[in-house]
Amino acid sequence: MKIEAPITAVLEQFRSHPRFLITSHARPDGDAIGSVLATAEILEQMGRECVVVLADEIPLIYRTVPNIDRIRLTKDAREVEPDLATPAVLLECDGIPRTGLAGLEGRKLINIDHHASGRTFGAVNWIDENACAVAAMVYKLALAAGVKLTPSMATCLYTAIISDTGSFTYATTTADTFALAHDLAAHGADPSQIARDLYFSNPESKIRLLGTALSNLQTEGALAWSWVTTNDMDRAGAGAEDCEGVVNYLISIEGVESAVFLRELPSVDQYRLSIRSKGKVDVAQIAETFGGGGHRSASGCTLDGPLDVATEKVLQQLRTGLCSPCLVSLPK
Ligand SMILES: [Mn+2]
Repeated sequence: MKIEAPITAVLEQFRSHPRFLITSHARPDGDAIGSVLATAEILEQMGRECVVVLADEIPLIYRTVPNIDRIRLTKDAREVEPDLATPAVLLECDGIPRTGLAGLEGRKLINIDHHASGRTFGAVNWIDENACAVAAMVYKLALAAGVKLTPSMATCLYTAIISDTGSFTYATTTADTFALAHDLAAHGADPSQIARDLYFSNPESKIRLLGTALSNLQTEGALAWSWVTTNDMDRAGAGAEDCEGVVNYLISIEGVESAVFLRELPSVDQYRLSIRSKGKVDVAQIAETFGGGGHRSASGCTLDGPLDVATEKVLQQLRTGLCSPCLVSLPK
């Protein structure tokens, strides 16, 4: 196997330090969670120590991922790793702020990302926009390091890939994605059990909130949007993670090219936006305009309220985007 230069650079770092801190973005998703855990196993098989840190709570659907209890939740990395000489591995972050963690400044940073918004902020940077998940990069790292692909690693990586590809439906899903999934299943990932944990283990609150969100549905030509207020969330007994995936119902409508879901944030006049596109509009660019980030077909950002102002702001961008569809073609 020919090893790409950035992989060699990352492995060089892995070999030259005794201990690492591994983290990913705030509000972690399946890719973030699966990938930090698999990276920890790689490092440990290489004889390194590591501590896995995330800023926010693990969503319920990921609580059965192997070794999930080793993830330390804190807003300050120094609480779990005070020694600033310990390098930090940042998975799918476009900078330190994305982690939601204090205490990373001054450390050597190893940056591994697959987002269009990826930036070279680290001492070592490996950014592959075509990777279907950062987990696909972690998998390559495991092969290049020559470590054993354990059933727990395979399960973590498969969980990450199925969630980041929308169950193998997004544009980044290629023959390579299935080759990767095949290898992970061959090494102990159980596709049906993982699907059951991810898709058939929703809390009732999530489905009740979905009902509210869907009853707020608005459409205008190829645009669809919807929202929930903190009141709606309280009534459903729902938390932030119950809003995950609501936007996918909006983009699932025939003829809709772009969709937005807005969630009111508690105790500030702000809204968290999830934006989706079927390909005509580059929603990573739109999210970046508002200080957010993501992929061409899936992105997120935060906007100031009130609701109608935030909604109009993003719709305006999307209307413009639909009038002049992005010239960059999506990867097949
Ligand atoms: Mn990802």
